[in-house]
Amino acid sequence: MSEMGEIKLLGAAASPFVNRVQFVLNLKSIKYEFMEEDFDNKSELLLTSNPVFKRVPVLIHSNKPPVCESLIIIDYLEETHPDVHKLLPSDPADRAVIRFWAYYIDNEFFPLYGRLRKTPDKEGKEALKKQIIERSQVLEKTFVKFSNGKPYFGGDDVGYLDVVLGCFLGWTKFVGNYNNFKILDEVRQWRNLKLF
Ligand SMILES: N[C@@H](CCC(=O)N[C@@H](CS)C(=O)NCC(=O)O)C(=O)O
Repeated sequence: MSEMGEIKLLGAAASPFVNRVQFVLNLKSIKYEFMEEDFDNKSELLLTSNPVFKRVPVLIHSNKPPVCESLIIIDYLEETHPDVHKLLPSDPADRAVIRFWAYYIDNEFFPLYGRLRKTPDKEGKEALKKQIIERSQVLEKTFVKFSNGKPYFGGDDVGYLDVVLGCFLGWTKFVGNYNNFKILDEVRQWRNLKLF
């Protein structure tokens, strides 16, 4: 059992937001009990522990208030387990920059996939695909800057942005194949994109 006592994670196996919390629990070797939610019949535990959004993930432990929202849960785990697989840099300014990109991924990049799914007309879909590709290029450039020639955003090891973006990559591949486009294309030109 972790020093946080028994931990329950309310989740859904196919949710990327839940998966990112699972990545972090595993990276930090924190044991937890996974409780699968049925969205058509949400549990009383979910409704009472996240009464505002009624969404997963929710982390529940000991007598503390439940922790909701994936990035808030990850920040919480980073604060409670700072010495095991540190995900964020020590400098507050560097942390702020990383969190800016996490915000970009969650609010500017991934929601376009939901809009693509709901847009029925071909023209609307093509415009969204173009925006997704543009924003993925911004992320690719960010990756080049942070990884500094190493395999991860975090450098030699998995960092915060690897977890935040990584949980979506299965979905982006699936939706890309289904809609016949590719976000990470080795021949696409992006090097002139001015960002930094
Ligand atoms: N911003 C939230 C998003 C969580 C979210 O969208 N969860 C979905 C599963 S992928 C959910 O619980 N959906 C159930 C519902 O909306 O009724 C986070 O980062 O935790």
